[in-house]
Amino acid sequence: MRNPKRYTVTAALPYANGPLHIGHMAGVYIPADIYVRYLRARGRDVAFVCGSDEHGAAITLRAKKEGRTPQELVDEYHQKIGNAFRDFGISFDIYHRTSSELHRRTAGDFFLKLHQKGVFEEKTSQQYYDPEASQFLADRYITGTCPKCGYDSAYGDQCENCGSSLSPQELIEPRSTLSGAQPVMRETSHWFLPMQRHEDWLRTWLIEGKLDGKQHHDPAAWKRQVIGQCKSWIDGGLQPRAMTRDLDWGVPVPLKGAAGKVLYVWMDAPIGYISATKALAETDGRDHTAHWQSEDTKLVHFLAKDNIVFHCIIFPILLKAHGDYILPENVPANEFLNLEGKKISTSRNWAVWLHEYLEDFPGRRDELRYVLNAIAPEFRDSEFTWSDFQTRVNNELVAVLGNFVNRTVVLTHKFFDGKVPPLSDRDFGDSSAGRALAAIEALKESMPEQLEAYRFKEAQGEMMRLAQLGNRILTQEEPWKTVKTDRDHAAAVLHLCIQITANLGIFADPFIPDTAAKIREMLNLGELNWDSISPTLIAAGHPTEKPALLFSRVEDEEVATQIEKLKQAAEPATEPKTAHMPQKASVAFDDFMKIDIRIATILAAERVPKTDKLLKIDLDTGLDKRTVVSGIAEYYDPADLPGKQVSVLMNLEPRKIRGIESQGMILMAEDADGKLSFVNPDSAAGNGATVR
Ligand code: B3M
Ligand code: ZN
Repeated sequence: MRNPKRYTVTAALPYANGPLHIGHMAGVYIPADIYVRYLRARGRDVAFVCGSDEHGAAITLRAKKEGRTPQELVDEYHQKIGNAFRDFGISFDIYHRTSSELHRRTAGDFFLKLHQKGVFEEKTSQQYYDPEASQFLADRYITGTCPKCGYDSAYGDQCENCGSSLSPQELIEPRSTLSGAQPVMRETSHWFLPMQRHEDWLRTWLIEGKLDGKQHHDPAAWKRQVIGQCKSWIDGGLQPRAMTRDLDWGVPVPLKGAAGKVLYVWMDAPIGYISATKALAETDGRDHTAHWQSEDTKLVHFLAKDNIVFHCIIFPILLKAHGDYILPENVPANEFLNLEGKKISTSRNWAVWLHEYLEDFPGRRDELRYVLNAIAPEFRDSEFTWSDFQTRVNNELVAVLGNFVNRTVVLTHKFFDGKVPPLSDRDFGDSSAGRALAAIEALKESMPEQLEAYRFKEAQGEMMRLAQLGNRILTQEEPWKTVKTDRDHAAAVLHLCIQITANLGIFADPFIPDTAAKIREMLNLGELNWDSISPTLIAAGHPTEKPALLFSRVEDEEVATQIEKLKQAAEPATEPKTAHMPQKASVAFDDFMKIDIRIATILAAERVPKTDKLLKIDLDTGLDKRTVVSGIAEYYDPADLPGKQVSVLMNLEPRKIRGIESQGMILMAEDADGKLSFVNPDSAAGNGATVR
């Protein structure tokens, strides 16, 4: 493992259009914070930067909906998000923002440099345009059906249901979110990044870890799923991607004749890391150039899986094309965290919001940090449930760590006047007590290996195993009994337990910093760092403070309250969906008569591979046998379908969905929760019967 001179650690810039939830914390910010706190404990020079991502169409869209300016919207959320991070103890060196003047200048200059180097290609292309709103539509302004999973409200750049990144042309039945109109293609000109030209070096860099003929990093140190995702992107063939957009909010394109055009938010946002470092340098005098341009800097990006390609393909292309910049040495991206059996969803309000947790559990932020790290989606999606939260807090933090530290300090006060008793030359052989001091040394060696390999969950587990060992020592040696018969024995046992406790004041710090600070205060230890870790950290005779409880139990009522709150909050978001769908414009009777709806019977149904929602359904329509693809897999088990009667829109133009030609559409009734069910005759009708 090379020893870099300094570190630049970035955490994905949250969009300033909504509050933070536990998914963000588990996926990105807690791992990043653990890593940085550990590096600082080792005395490394770190710049830990983050900020609000304040541009992009998601922001303008939301501002428009709320009838305010984008600036007003991002001002509000920049403040809220920044406060939540601070209150939760995420220890950024700076929390910056992309609507700042410094950022706009930095990003504009970056673009200009690439433009001057001939990195972009200016091209006119066809883009969706809203004829009613008279403007070009950013990808986010277009919704339609996802070609990958059939979800009907996918955005032009991404499907929030299956996570696929999309281009607006791929959407089935696109609609403008501004007017509801069907968008039309119109010509506009943009600066494109010809990503296909970068395939070769990207492949070598990602797969072999080599850059410009030199070993840049160890590819085995990268998560398999990160490399896998990039590889499948590159294997699919990289396409030119527009680095500018027709929008009136963002970093203006700093070229003549580019009025009304701004940088693509995914070009602008990662440069936000650079401008944040610059802003940091203005306050603490560090060399921001060295943090981004010096070979002896280690650059690490923390983010979630939906941001991988932007950080491992697009941003590296930009950095390398610029010429002065280093590339990330690792991108330890995480998968997604689910909540109580469902995907976390901001729009459906299915989330545990960070600011609400902090209000509902004051002074207990370490509990959430601990649990979210324990279940972090490091290699696969994982799940948060309130009852698991309760179990982990009560059985691990309270029963193991809290109980051990508390018993140790209480006994020291009870029998030894609060002073660290001597170890003497007591030999505990191969018992738990006999292994205590070696365990401290071993952890000092093994934990950095885990942490530097981004295995934060495992590292935290090792820390807890030391506390467990401490508990076992107390249980086996029973110093409260032996103190009456063999005082030296009790003294030695408590000495060992206090050494463990004191070292936990350092080991626990990256994960649960408040608790680690409480431990150090209880033992009257000043500032410590990784080098302080030692089996002789604390000397005999050292006075300790009165014991204080580290954690309290999470009660059943608290769990019930949280679950109730989640359900309550989730309802209003889903309820108005169809209930408030206004009646559509009238149609002429003749137009209505053009539609051919028939009753048909399902012959067979099966899932479309690699989709969550799609079923391939074979029908007997009375006229013919045909196949349709339908997005109902969430509501029906294919095994239950054969024999069911349904209504089919027969003369819908056939279209290919996932390579299958869908000949028509099965009509579904959608209830207020979005649940779908078949529309069928209330007494059996023959196949081919018309519906009018
Ligand atoms: N704001 C996307 C997201 O929040 C984006 C990350 C930017 S990192 C440079 O998922
Ligand atoms: Zn999808």
